Amino acid sequence: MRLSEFFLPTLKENPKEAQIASHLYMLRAGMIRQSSAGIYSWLPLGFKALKKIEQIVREEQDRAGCQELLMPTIQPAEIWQESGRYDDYGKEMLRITDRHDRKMLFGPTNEEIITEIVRNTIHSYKDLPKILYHQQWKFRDEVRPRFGIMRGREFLMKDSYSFDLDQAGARVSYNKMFVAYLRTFARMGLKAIPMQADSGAIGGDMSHEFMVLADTGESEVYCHKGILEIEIPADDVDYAADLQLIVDKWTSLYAATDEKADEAQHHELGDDLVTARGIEVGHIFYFGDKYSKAMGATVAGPDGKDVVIEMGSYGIGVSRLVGAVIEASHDDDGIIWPEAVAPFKIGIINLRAGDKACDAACEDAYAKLLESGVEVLYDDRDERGGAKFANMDLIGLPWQLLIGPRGLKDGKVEVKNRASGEKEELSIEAALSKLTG
Ligand code: 5CA
Repeated sequence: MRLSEFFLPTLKENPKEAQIASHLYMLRAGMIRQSSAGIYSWLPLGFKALKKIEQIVREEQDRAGCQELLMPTIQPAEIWQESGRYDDYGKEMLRITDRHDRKMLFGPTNEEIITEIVRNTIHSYKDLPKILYHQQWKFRDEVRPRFGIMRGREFLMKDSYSFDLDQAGARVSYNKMFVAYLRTFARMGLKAIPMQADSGAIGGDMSHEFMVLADTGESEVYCHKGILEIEIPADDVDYAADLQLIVDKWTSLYAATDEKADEAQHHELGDDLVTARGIEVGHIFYFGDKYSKAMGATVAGPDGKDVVIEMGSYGIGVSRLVGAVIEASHDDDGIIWPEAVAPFKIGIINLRAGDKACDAACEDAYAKLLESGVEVLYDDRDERGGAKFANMDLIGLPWQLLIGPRGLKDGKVEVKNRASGEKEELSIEAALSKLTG
């Protein structure tokens, strides 16, 4: 993509409404624009990052054996009346009436719809277990939407739902999601700690929140410092094997959100206790038959008798993760994208647009990088070098390729690593092979 053509409405000034780095930089780097309170449009740079995150989430869900589908945003009230949550959900639910006076709502979550699908399609224990998921926009009329897309009213969530014949099976599904979540967040360069959590409006008696530690997090969290050092399961983790040992390793050390904090534990841990703030990027729940019983989701068991299906649900804040990654990785100049979620891997800066040799070298490098399949943004604009550097640092692509007349005289270009700030002078060939390697 040529920057002269790219829709990247960056801002020079700090917008007043931004209180935290991710909100500030997402606005300044032209990633999002607010439409109304807590509701945002995703502009091309932001949308690219969002898609990268969505894809990592998808790959790790699929690896764990989940199947993707897509459920609607607008749901009928009836199924929520069946589960008993229609009234309970209160003002957070956006209620709509259609032209036939039917009560509808914009889904804040999907337990009811998926339970309805399963009760109408799965009738035998032989068709269990199943874990189904989608990535779909949700609406919650939050009292205080804030921090940009971090606490939005409309937000993208990955939500999975597990269906098992019995509690032991449901535990296996829960463990799969637990491990998949550890891997998902680690791939985005995040350290997300699973913590005992309250199950709130979703319900159930086993629940973990995955918290990214950051000063700007909304929740107060506590954990044993040892948990920060536990290794993430590798990509060849066997989801068919017993994952209990991995889950036990993580859950045997104390880690809790504010609602589950245990003062006695804090006292006992002493210097081993970490007190921090956290951003909730995922939340998993086991709730047994809460929805399946109320909505009549049963299967014929091995002995022919009806069995109520055991369920769990598992959410990831996909749009919130874009903010969480920025909170975890930025400096005073802007965003520092981890490569896995960067909207482009490389930014080329032409330091003297209009200069024949410079233009030719940039065009050549741009073409070669594209050819090798790398995502590259080429700043071909006729602007001062200083402005281009600042812009490239702000949008935070992991690598910068700086091409200017002075270096070119000796056949040299510069490669800058955004995270470390290190610059290396190399021949064009060496630079290209480093960047495509
Ligand atoms: N049905 C369950 C799991 S599928 C559920 O809705 N869980 S949740 O309420 O915990 O939401 C899942 C994740 O969505 C949260 O962990 C959080 O990362 C994200 N999320 C929740 N509310 C918001 C919001 N207002 N803005 C952005 N992300 C949110």
